[in-house]
Amino acid sequence: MRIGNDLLHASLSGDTISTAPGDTASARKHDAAKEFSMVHSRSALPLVVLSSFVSALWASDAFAHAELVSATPAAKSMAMPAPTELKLKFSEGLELKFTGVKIVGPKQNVIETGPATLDPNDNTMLIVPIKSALPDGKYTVDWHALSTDGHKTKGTYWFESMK
Ligand SMILES: [Cu+2]
Repeated sequence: MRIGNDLLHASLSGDTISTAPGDTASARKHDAAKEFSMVHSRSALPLVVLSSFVSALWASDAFAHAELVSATPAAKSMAMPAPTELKLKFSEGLELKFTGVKIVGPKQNVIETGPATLDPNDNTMLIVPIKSALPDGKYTVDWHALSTDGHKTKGTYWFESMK
């Protein structure tokens, strides 16, 4: 409070002196203006608080993106018999057009899949048919998703398969 009053006083005296001609007066007016801007910079504090509040909102929004909840076959599991389709359950509704998987087989070969679909009763469930019988081995699933709220996510997991 006291500092504010002193600065206000400096600013007022600066204005008063500025009516007089000469370099000294203009220099003093400049000093007063500088001090006055320091008072203004104190009002930047609420802005900092506001911006951290906004980033907190952004962070909570991140949890609303389509993250993989579960899969069939499950991540890090052994599927037996070999799966004929993959099911990926996400936390959010999906835009099918921009959602899909790439399955890489034990010999680093890309596994051929049919067109992916969404479960007709659940737009968070992606279903990917596998076109041919999977040889035994470890498979990596690289998935990418676009949620209905317009955010992109991607991830990877693996499972093992045995006939
Ligand atoms: Cu989102």
